[in-house]
Amino acid sequence: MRTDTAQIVRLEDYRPGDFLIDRVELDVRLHPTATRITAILALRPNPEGRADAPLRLDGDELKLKALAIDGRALPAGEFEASPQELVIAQPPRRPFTLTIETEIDPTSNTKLMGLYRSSGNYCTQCEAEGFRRITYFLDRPDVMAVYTTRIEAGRDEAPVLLGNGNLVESGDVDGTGRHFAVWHDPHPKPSYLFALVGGRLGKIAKPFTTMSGREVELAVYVEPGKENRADYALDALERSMRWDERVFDREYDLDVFNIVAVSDFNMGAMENKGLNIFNDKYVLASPEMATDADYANIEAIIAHEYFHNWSGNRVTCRDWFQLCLKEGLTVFRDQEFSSDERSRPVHRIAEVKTLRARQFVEDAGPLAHPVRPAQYREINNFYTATVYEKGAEIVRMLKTIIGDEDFRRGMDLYFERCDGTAATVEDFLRAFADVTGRDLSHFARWYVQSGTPRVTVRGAYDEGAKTYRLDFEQVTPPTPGQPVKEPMAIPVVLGLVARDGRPLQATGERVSRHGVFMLDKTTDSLTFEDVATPPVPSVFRGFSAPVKTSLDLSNEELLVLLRHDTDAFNRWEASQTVAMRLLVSLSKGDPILDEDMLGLSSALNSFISNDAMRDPAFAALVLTLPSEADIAQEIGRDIDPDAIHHARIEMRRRIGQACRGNLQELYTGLADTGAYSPDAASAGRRALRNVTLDLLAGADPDLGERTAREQFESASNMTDRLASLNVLMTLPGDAREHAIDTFEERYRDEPLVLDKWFTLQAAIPEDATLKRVRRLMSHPGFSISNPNRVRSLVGSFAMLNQMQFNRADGSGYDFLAEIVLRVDELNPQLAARLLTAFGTWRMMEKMRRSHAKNALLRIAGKPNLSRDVSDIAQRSLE
Ligand code: 0A1
Ligand code: ZN
Repeated sequence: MRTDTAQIVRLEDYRPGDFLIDRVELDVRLHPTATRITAILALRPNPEGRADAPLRLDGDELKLKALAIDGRALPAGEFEASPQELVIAQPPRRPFTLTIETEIDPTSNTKLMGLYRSSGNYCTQCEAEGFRRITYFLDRPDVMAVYTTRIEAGRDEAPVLLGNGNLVESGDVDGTGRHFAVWHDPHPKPSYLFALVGGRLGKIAKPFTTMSGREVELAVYVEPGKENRADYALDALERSMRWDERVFDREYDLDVFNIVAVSDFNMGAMENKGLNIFNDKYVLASPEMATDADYANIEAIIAHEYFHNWSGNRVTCRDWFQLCLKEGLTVFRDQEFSSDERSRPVHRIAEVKTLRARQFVEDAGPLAHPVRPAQYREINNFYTATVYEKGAEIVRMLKTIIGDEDFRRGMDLYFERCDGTAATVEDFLRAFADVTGRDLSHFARWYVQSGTPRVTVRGAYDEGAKTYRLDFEQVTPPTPGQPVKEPMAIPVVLGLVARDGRPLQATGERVSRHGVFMLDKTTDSLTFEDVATPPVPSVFRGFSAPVKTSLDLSNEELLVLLRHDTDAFNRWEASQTVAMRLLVSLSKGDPILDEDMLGLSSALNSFISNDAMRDPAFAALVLTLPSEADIAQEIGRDIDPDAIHHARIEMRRRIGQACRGNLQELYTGLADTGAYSPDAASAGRRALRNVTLDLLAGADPDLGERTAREQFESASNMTDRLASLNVLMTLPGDAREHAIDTFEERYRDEPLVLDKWFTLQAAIPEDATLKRVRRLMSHPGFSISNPNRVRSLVGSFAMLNQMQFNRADGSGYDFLAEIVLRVDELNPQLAARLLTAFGTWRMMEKMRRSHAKNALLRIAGKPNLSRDVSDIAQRSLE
């Protein structure tokens, strides 16, 4: 294992490579333990590189079998080969071909990077630096080549052979039982987009005619027998392709688009050119086995990977520091797609909940980094919520600031200018600066300054002058490596609401025609004229910037917004802010005023009677209390997770009891009415009914248990079944254990459903859970080498079970440390991701902090750690 933990890669050190590769011809002879790869690389010196440089090709655990230049074997003294590098000191200073033969063992590749086997099938994962585990290469994204790949395998072992691009030839290798397929991808691409697949797979397909009338075959490959669970994914692909044509004028550019589902995968999915490889969790779905959330995720991830064809593949990244260029932009695009396909306000709230739960937490902890990091030790550790989600927020702010039309013109210009190139964040911003004539240099700070700005807003009404003034102040707290912060360019979309609910005019010189006020100094204020009555301000509508806000509004004023704001996001936000204030007080043991509690519950009661059925999905969000993790973030220091847990239980009880009648009516009124459909409206009704069930269980555990049991037994789909089970998890006793057993019996042969069963139990908020999790690790359905299993059980325990992971005796931390070290020997990427659960350790109270620190020190001190884990451990301790 690598131990070169000190090596740091810096953006400022970027320089073009000394050589380029124009064409790659690969011949891959698949074999379970000894796959042979012959690579013929058409190389030439890079005019922008150094003239006398050696040729240094990257490798990773490679075995060199043969090497030739222009067809002639290279004598031993003229090169140096190790598993991680191939160096030719005096390569030709003209175009030449390099032929490299390597041998690799896909069966023992447990890192799931490069070429590996999953359930017996061969597949690859090359982003970020996996191609170097297949052959020696200039494995950096600014080296773009045209690939032709011949794949050969036993016909029985791998009847299906897939590569990037279009199929150009296939046939038998006479008399050997082997066959081959040749794939050619005419679009130059970096090595991280290379892929191949070989195996026994079932297929579903449909034709697609592009906007210019070209015929494309769309196909999804899955484990044989599971074809009927791939329909939704195929449908989502078709919808994504239409949407990108309609909204961004982007057309697909090959004859086939293939998706392959595999069961061992480190991430969600991968956008390899023409051959996307997916974690099967994000392809397979049936009403019996997938929840509404699963369907929504499948739709979003299928779209995400498809959209990368333009934002990532046609225009790729110059270097890995530019990762957000493709990821932030593509997340933005998939969010827009889901908003158009579903409900925009509901989706926006979901996006913000994820951003706060993952990115704000990251930004507030030891792993905080800019959207475009300036340095890294291990790039795999930068596929983060900051790069992805905050990266998407930057694109969204840009659109908010310049308006829809200029945004679209900027995107067109970006795609046109940068097509076929490896671009930078500067190239992206330049397109928008050029179409608008704006100076975006201050805005660009969002890419380089880490940390979440906090904006404090104070309002003052002048009765005599009929003016209303808003004072703004922004502060960004220090983050690792950035002790001093500059003010950001923050778009504030705002409006004013009269106390009786009427929207008030909120225009003025400083508010743009898109309704945006730019806060770009540390402090600023804004005055509205002719404001007839004292208003309630509604700021950051639609969550117009990724900031934290302090508002000097009373609960009563916030509840005016909940009732009347025209901005759905801020209606939801108002409900959450009031609930959060009460939850924080309860958690800290402070008394809460009866009138405050009553204010919230009567507002919710009237919300339920008047509004809930108008938009059930939105109502479900309003009626969901902030999570324990949200409350911890809000408190920010000396966290006692037990106190937070009990505070939330108490609030749930009080709201449940106060709204009981209405909730019961809702629950009955929303009863399941027949055939399952995953559409947003039906999912919204289920979501509301299930939130209702949870609150009722909080109010009256006996009623909750009875109702949840009935729902569990009669549910016609996984959403309702799982929701009832989740409620039962909060109610210790025989009914709960019985339901756990029934579920297991029913789904023991369905790994993706068993994952839900692992998660459910890992999240039980009681002392015995850690023991239960340990016991489940020996369950026949569990496997320490499968990322989905490990994340479902161990990951869920650490990320979802605030109270038990952060146990006062430190045993939750010790457990995670032990598993991280075990997993690290097999799959460093997976281990490093698990380890990020320690990202909140400094916020804990003293005892827990010291236990967590000891566990981290133990990890960091272990010899032979992977670079992935040692990087996270070190940064967590800094
Ligand atoms: N580009 C992919 C994410 C991805 C990154 C690394 C991987 O292997 C370790 C796999 C996938 C995406 O954004 O979907
Ligand atoms: Zn992506």
